[in-house]
Amino acid sequence: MDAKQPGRRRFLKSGAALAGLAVSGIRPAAGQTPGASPDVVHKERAAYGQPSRFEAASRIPAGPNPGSRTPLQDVVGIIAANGLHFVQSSYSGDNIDPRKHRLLIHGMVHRPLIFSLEDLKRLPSVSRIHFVECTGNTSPVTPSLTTIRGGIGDGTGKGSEWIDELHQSVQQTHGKMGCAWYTGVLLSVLLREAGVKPEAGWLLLEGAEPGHLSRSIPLAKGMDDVLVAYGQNGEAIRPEQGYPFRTVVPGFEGNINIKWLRRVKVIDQPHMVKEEINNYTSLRLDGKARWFQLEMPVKSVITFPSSGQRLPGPGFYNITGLAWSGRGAIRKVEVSVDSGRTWKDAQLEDPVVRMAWTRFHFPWTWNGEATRVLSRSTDEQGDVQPTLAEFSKVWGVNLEYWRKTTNFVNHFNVIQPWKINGDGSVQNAMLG
Ligand SMILES: Nc1nc2c(c(=O)[nH]1)N[C@H]1C(S)=C(S)[C@@H](COP(=O)(O)O)O[C@H]1N2
Ligand SMILES: [Mo]
Repeated sequence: MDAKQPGRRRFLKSGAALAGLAVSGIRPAAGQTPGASPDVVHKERAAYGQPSRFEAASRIPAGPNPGSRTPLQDVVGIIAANGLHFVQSSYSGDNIDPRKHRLLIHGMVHRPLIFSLEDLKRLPSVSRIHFVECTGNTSPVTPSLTTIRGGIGDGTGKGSEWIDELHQSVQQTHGKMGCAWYTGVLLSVLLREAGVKPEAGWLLLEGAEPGHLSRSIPLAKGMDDVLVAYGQNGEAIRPEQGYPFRTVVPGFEGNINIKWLRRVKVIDQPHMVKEEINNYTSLRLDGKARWFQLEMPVKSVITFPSSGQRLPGPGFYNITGLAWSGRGAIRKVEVSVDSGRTWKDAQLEDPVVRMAWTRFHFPWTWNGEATRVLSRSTDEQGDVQPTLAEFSKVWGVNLEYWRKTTNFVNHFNVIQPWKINGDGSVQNAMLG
């Protein structure tokens, strides 16, 4: 290829090579029997469709708990399809029969109430786009370094395998999050119906599965934008994602988005369940711990080019990625293509929604030299995504700490550098 050709034309020429990038395997999807007549194919596929057998996007197992990670490198736009949206469950509540399932609203209310799925569907509904991110997403310690080969979420940890840090893909580092268009009833509607007493200040949300995952949230949040959602991306919420309904608590830690919701208790103080005094606190080396870090911090990641992908050669590329904040809308994303020396604004793609993924784009002509690409987001509060050095300072640790620690650090929102090697291969450069 002529290196002096305008970037755009060279890009179009190398389009075929680019298109081949993401296709790592071709699966035999149901209803796509090679050579079958169009009629047969149509019938087979009529009940519930499948992606083309030429597409290989799929979730990967997440770690020791039942769960899986979103293939962020394959997601287009700002919605994770239901079949690709990550799943994280400490306990599993699959197989709940909606005819038997109920939601109880009680505690400091004038009228305790019970709702079935049918009852909820009779009420005025809203549809909102929101991300859900696990607090441990991107944390550079054991759980995010391992992946389980074979069998999504068998929960045994069998087959766990260390993926060396350089080769972790964006799905492994950032895939414990998704963004979906949820439909349901505002929790405020149910609370008003029950009549909250003036001394109330918090809510306890509780799941129906055997482990009953629970979290407390401020009443003000519950009266603001929390959803009791029964729909996700145009269909019923999937069993593993909370069927028949779950809370969506915009911007808050993933675990607060209680699935298989069965109880909302109106209380005056946080309930201090184990999830909030143990599991989801962050312990510093000086022995102090952070509790009730409810909102997920501002963060972004480049999904193309990202670790495991390969640039076929010098020329034009559309750098793209996702930015989000638990504290509102994304105001700005900057991209650096020279290892963090200089930064330029990326274009934000509409719609830019509060507490949702924002897609960004950055046109780039690669000269073929080794470099690092990074993205840095700023939200409507003015919060800026930190470097690893800045983040380490807050935690009172040095950079070496991250190579050795087995401490799980929540809310790890550090700027993600991807290293582009001279041969076009891309690697994770979070730790250098
Ligand atoms: N009832 C219940 N709700 C739950 C969980 C759970 O184990 N039980 N896991 C939580 C965690 S840790 C996360 S990150 C999110 C993940 O939501 P998703 O499975 O729809 O991606 O659900 C949360 N809600
Ligand atoms: Mo989570």
